[in-house]
Amino acid sequence: MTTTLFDPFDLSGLQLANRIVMAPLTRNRSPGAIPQPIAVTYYAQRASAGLIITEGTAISPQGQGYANVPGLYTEEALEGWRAVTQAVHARGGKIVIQLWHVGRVSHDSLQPNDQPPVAPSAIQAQSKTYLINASGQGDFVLTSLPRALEISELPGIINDYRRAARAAIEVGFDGVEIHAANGYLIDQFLRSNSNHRSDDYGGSIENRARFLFDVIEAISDEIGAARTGIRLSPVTPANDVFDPEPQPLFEHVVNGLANHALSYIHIIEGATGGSRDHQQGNEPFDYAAFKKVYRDAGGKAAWMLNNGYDLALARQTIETGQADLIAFGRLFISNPDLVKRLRLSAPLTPPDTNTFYGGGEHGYTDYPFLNEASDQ
Ligand code: 8OZ
Repeated sequence: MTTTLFDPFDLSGLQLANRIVMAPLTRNRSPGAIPQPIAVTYYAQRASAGLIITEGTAISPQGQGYANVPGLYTEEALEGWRAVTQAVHARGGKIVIQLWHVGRVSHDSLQPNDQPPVAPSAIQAQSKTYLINASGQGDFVLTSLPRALEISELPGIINDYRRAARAAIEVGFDGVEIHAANGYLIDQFLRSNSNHRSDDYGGSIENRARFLFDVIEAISDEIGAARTGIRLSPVTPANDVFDPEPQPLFEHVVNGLANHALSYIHIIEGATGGSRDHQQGNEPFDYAAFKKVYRDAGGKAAWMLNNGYDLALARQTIETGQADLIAFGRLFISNPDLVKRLRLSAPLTPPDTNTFYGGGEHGYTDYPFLNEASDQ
């Protein structure tokens, strides 16, 4: 029998009802970095996903890069998240939280004491962040010039990851996803255009990947590798990161990840939210070779793919064994019952991009379920 998208999956002992994952989605509806009751409704509505990965959640005030992104470093935020995990579990769902430090993709006004954001090197990203302006409106503005981290500061950040992972488990999450993608702090260390360091954390591929492995070791030591997943985006240009040789860089990364019994590896193919064929360097990225490096090194984590999947591509990718899990982003924004709709090949509600970032219930918790939609 062929394995399908709708079959259950054993994720390092966590029993998923199907192979359809809700991708992490930034929604900017957490004032004071505290998830609100509407977030409880939003995630609970999507509990039929095999697995929910929360929106990126800041591990520390320094890790914040956008207005109204949640954190997990205050009591209030942790209580907000506890209500989310309870509601999702009450509906039979599973949920992990994405641990996020934005690095340079931030703005002085979002940082403690209006300080510059931190990064591997003092190189400004040609990229925008989201602020709330003086009149209360959302606004996209250029990120600030960061300052380069001292090597002596890295253990403190690694400890913030460790503490955040512990807190996540304490409030009921089934695990964590390390956000190492999309040009944020860990990815800024990996890519050569954002990392010009000359110490042990810059220069060679081994050195640029050192911070990522420090984070993996701290988190898996704290909560167990079986509850730790990671998201990578080998060729994305998101947030102005570039590397001319992504293949050896990311093969080194997955080769090292094989030494940790992680729950899953989550790969964004191509440009995040854009072309699946995007390339950096001279050659197209060879995803099959990359996966083979991981398996040949003994890596057993579930292989999760993401970016622009529709039903046909998702089915084919699971049925041919190219992936164990498929993560859907935008479609989960506008279809809380996406699993049911895909199973029935029912029509999908298109997402309204105007309500992606910021706002309240509209475009967040008011998308219709299938029966409601067909009644209209
Ligand atoms: C869209 C808007 C803001 C942040 C990412 C966390 O790209 C994000 C993000 C996406 O990973």
